[in-house]
Amino acid sequence: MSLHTPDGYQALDNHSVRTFLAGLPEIRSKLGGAPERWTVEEVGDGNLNLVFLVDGPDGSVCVKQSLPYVRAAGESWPLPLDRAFFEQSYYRAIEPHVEGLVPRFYYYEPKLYAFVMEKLSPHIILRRGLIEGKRYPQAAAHVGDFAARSTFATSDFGATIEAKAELTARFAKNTSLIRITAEVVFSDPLSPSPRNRWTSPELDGLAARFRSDSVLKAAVAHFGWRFLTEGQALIHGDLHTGSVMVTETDTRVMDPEFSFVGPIGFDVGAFLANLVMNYLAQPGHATAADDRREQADWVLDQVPVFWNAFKTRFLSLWETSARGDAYPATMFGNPADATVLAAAREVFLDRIFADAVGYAGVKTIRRILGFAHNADFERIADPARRAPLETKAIELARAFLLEPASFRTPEDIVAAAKAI
Ligand code: ADP
Ligand code: SR1
Ligand code: MG
Repeated sequence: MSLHTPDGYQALDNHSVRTFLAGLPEIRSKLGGAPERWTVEEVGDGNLNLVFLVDGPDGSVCVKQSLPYVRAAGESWPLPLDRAFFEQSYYRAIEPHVEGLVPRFYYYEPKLYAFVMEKLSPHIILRRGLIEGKRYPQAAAHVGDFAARSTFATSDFGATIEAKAELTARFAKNTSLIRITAEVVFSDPLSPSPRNRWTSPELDGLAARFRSDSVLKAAVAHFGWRFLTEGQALIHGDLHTGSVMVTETDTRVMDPEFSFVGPIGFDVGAFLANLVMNYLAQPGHATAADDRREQADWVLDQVPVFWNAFKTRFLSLWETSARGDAYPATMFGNPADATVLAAAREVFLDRIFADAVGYAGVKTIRRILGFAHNADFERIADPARRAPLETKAIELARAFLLEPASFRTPEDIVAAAKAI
């Protein structure tokens, strides 16, 4: 099958990516030397796109390009190309607010649905590092800081009605990827979708039980509705540990193609869920030399680190940078207002936490019963070893959704994950 694409589009390869970059004077001089001497490697290991790393004698860049289909599924699952437009739009929109926490953005070519950004090196994907038993002391706090800065600045606390409306209108058109999330995250995993898969036959009974759990399905559908309707801020939309590249000291959030104006708790919950899944998967990566217990405890300790960084930054921005039209500063000028305003802010953050717990439940279920699974579990080759760990994760996810009153603080999540 050959998919129709607009005039001027062609999927890049190791040769044509050189020609493309050689035609961009600033990028060409950044790389230096002759284009035919540049080294090019296609490293895309994600579900959707092409990613090229290009090195010249003087520098390096990364090129990311949309394909007209879902890479992980092939041409049988066509997908419009415009996700590259939204990914670069997100970087441009939030760059001033999250300095140093995203790759530097260089150039977007609309005809190719491709953009050029900083090549992150020697960074690796956070999820991969955690699976390998590595620790990144700054990462969780940096991602918490990122989530707070990016959402505060684009919410009605940090942005005017007019500025937020621009973002809402622009990113509302990211319908292909909003639809993918609505389907592969919220609806497919608890429906009889042919796109689903799970560790079989070990989890066959569990999958059937979850699909016939009406109360659970209603809870997931409730969060699915809120995902579509609560335009609180510009969110990343896919903020798991595979969307973060790290060194011991540096953290960059990447892959924001699913961005749109949605619920803040969706980003927060995605990162929480992926920390908890990595914690629960650690015994599956144990070896004779390393039982991974200390690593697992360290990963779980990042749950409060992440949340506290998010909350602290969000509250401090609310104190210092409230330029939006929600809770306008002019309304709260009396000294007596301060205590009430501080309490209202705490209530708001408690709500975001509660939302995050619900979304974390949804995001965990989809990684075990849905289309796109996590390397944290997938890299455990032996299904007899993997299935019990996946079962723990999905039972905890069910509790996140059906027993929200048990999860008021990050320490509640830590305790429940240890107890399961
Ligand atoms: P997809 O959108 O298809 O999921 P990703 O954005 O996750 O693709 O990128 C796929 C892989 O490419 C990442 O896992 C990472 O290894 C590599 N990569 C992506 N962006 C960069 C970058 N700026 N610098 C270095 N490597 C990158
Ligand atoms: C069909 S794409 C499935 C998943 O890949 C991306 O990384 C997102 O998580 C999406 O839900
Ligand atoms: Mg992606």
